[in-house]
Amino acid sequence: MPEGTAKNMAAGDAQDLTDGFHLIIDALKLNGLATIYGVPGIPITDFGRMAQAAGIRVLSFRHEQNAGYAAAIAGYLTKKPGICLTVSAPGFLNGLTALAHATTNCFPMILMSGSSEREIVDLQQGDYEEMDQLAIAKTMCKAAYRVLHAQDIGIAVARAIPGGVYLDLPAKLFGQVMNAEAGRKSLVKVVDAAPAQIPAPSSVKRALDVLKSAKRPLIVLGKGAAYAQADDAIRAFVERTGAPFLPMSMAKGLLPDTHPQCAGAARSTVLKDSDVVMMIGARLNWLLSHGKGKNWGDAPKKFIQVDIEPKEMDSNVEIVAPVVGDIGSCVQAFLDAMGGKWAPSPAEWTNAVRAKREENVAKMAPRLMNNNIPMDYHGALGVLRTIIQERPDTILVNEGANTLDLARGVIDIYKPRKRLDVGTWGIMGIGMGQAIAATVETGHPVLAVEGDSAFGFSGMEVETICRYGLPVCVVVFNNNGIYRGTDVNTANADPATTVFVTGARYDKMMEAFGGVGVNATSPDDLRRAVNAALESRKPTLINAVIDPAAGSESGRIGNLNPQSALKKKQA
Ligand SMILES: Cc1ncc(C[n+]2csc(CCOP(=O)(O)OP(=O)(O)O)c2C)c(N)n1
Ligand SMILES: [Mg+2]
Repeated sequence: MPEGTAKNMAAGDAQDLTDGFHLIIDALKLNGLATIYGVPGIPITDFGRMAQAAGIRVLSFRHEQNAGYAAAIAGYLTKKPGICLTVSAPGFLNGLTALAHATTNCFPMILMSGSSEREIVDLQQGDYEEMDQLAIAKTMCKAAYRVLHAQDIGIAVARAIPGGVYLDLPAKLFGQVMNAEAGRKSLVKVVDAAPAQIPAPSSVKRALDVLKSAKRPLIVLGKGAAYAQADDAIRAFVERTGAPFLPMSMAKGLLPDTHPQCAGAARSTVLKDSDVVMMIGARLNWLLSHGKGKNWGDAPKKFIQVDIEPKEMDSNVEIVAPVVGDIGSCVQAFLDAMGGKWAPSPAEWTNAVRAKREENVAKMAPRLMNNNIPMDYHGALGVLRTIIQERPDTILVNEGANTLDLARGVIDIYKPRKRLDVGTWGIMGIGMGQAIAATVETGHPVLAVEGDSAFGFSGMEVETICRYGLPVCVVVFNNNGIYRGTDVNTANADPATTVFVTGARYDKMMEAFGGVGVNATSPDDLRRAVNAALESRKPTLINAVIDPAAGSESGRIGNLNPQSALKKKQA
C-alpha cells in the first residue's frame, strides 16, 4: 500500500498500518540506538512520548544545546551515534551548536529536528518556526538529509549512522501512514558503520623504522586513541616502545597518569627535546601549537602520524611517516610488526624525562596540600585529585579557564575515557550535558569540576539531574568571575565585564530542585562534601569558594588574546 493519511484508510486496516512516528522509532531500535537526548515541542512531542513508550530512554533537557552536548559525548563514549531531538528553527539552532562541536571533535552524533511545512518554508510565507534548516545544517556537519516519505525513513536513519549528521524530519512525515509489513521491510540495519581500516603494511614499516631511529622518541595520545577503545593494544604498544608518552586531555587515563612512562608533568621538556614524535589519534592543531614554534624547540623533529583521517596528514607540518587506518588496527599492526626484539628507548632520554617529571611533581606537591581560606585552585584541586585516586571509576567532567587548565594538570586519571572536557574548540557549556550522558551511558558517578562562568552556560540542567536522580556531583569553582573576580570598571557604575555577583551561592540552585547543596569554604569542607556525594550518589552541587584573585587571564592560554600593534608601539 502506498503512503497516505490515516483518514484514507479503512478503520479495520489499522493494525496492518504503521506511521512515520513508529518507523523512526523502529529504525532507531533496529540499529541499537536506545537513548534520545532532547527537548519536546511541536512537531516532536508525541514522538518523544511514543519513543519512551516503545522502550527508548528519552531524556528531556531544559535547553537543546545541553541535550546536544549529551548526545555528542554519548557518541564518544559508546562509538554509536548519540541522538539529539529538537523542534524546528530555534530548537534546531540550539542543537546545531552541539552537532558542529561533535563534528569538529569527530564524535558520532545525529541531530534529528522537526521542521515546518516545506511548501510554506520554501516560499518563505511565514510558517510557524519557519527556517530552511537543511541548508544551514549542511555547512556544519558531514551530511544533512531530509526525509519526505515514510518509506524512506529506514534508509535515512541508516545513512545518518554514525554521524555527525543532521536529519530533517518535516512535521508531515510523522503522521504519514503505510502498510506495516512494507514499513518493516523498508527498515535498514547498518551492518558495520565503522569497518576496520587496516593500514598499509609499508606505512607501518616506515613508521616503525622512523621510531626505531629515534634517540628521543615521544608518543602523543589524542582523544581519537581513547575513542578507539583499543586500550590494551595501545598500552602494550606504548610499553613495548618504552618511549615517554604525552596524553592530550581526553586521552588521560588511557594509560594511568601515574605510569612510569607518562610525561604529562614534563610536557614542555618532551615537546622541546624529542626528535621523533608519534601522534596517535591526536591532531596537530592549536592544542599542540600546530607542531611548530617555540613550544617545539629548535631541534629538527620528525613526525609520525597515526589517524583514521587521511586529510590530517601534513596539515601543519611535514609528516615523514603517515599511517592511515583505525587506531585499533594501526596499533595492532605495529605490535605485530615489532616482534619480540624491540630495543627500548635510550635510557639517557627516558631518565631525563622522568627526572624532570619528578621535579615538577615535587614542586607542585606542597601547593596541593595547602589549607588556605579562601581556597586557591591548588588547595581545592589537591582534594579532588585524592578523591579521583581513591575512586578511579568516577568520570571527571571539566570546563572553565583556570578551573580547566589547572585541573587537567593536577587531577590524575587512571582509566580510559574517565576525563571529558571542552574538546577541540575549548567550548564552555558542555558541563551538565556531558555529566548527564556520562552517567546515563556508563552507570558510573560523575564529578563535574566547573568554573563559575562555565557552569552558568548549562546550569539550569541541575533540574534535569535532580529529575532523573543522577549520581552527579557538581563542584563550582566560585572565584566570582571569568578568570578572576577582581576586575573593576572605572568608566561607569556597571560591573566589569568579567565579574559576577559577589558571594553567589550556586549550591542553592541544586537545593531548589531537591538535590543536596553545600557551601564549601575550606579543603576539608570540600573533601567531606564530595565524598558524601559520591558515596550517596545523590545529585549534589558544592559551591567551592575560591579566592577571586587566584586565577590568571584566560588560564593557560592568555597568549592567544590579540594585542593591538598600536598599544605595543606606545608602551
Ligand atoms: C561558548 C563559549 N563562550 C565563551 C568562551 C570564552 N571563555 C573561555 S573560558 C570562559 C570562562 C572562564 O571562567 P570560569 O569558567 O569561571 O573559569 P575560571 O578561570 O574563573 O576558573 C569563557 C567565557 C568559550 N570558551 N566558549
Ligand atoms: Mg570563575
